[in-house]
Amino acid sequence: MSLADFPRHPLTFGPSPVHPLDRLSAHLGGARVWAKREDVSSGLAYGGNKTRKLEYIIPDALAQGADTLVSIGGIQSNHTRQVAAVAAHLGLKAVVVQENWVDWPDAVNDRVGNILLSRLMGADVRLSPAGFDIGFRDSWKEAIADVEASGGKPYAIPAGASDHRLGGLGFANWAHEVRQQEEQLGVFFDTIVVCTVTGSTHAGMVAGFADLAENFGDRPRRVLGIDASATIDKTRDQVGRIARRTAELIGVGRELREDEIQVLEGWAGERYGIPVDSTDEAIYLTGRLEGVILDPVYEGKSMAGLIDLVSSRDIPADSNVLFAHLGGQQAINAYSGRYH
Ligand code: 5PA
Repeated sequence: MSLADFPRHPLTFGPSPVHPLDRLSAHLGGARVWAKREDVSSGLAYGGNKTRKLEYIIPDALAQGADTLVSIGGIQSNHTRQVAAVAAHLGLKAVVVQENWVDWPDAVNDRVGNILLSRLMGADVRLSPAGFDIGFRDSWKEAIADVEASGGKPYAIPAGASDHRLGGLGFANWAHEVRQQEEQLGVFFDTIVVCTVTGSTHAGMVAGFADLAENFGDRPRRVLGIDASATIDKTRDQVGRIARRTAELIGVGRELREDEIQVLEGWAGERYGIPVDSTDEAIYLTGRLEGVILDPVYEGKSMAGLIDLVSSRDIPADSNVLFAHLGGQQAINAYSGRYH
């Protein structure tokens, strides 16, 4: 099988836009920085990286005759908001479990942003007191059992649509899309920087670029995952597992090497969901130089990584680096106490 053999249900407008961030690049004085924008590539409740993953998962849900999508995340999960939007778009129901992943004191944390949008779109939103964990959770299994008990046909989507057989395909396709856009733009992205938590975004890219190198004769690229989970061992393990599973699924035809799976630590801070100084600096810099908005949970942390790697010349000055902007701005309103 190759990637093209898997059914894909379009949920985006098409390839996500790619553009240079020239004022940020000039400020950093090194590599030319570009962004590929998952945050503006779908009309379904602002989209984001999960929308692209769901393009490959939804055909399986529809083939199984499911009537309810069941998923899980934190209170300000972007993922569950995208599941709620896709369910509404397809005329399905959604049950979304929102755990207490971030101990965040903002008074409106459980009322604004993502959770508000999920409620607006008619999802059955269930709050759960459990803390952060990217693995399979009891509350999610209970929600699936509940749907079954009431005669529905649930389709289970794990946290971040990651640890699912088809979870890596969306971003393997992203890699193929990058290749076409490079041809149109006349540029080659030597390094990709991506935020990593539940892992299938990064893992899908690794598999997709390995596919391009093995089967389409491309030069290899460096895909750098910036950890935002602050549970680095679990995340590394999950990225490796999903990358290998996806590579096998799409017929890369060889084992992935350890050095292809790079999850870098240093920008997550102590805890998932809590910004640190480098996160805030990245958010302010990108907002003020580019008018591009980053969130404090994910993209602010991966941009902080990119800024340091470009400044230190770890990413060489004569190269092009592509920042994967994965969305997430909807959570910002729950951080009003920090940004004012
Ligand atoms: C998320 C994830 P992965 O989980 O695929 O590694 O992606 C990390 C990521 N950027 C990066 C944004 C804006 C994200 O929303 N969000 C999760 C969520 O519940 O929203 C899965 C954790």
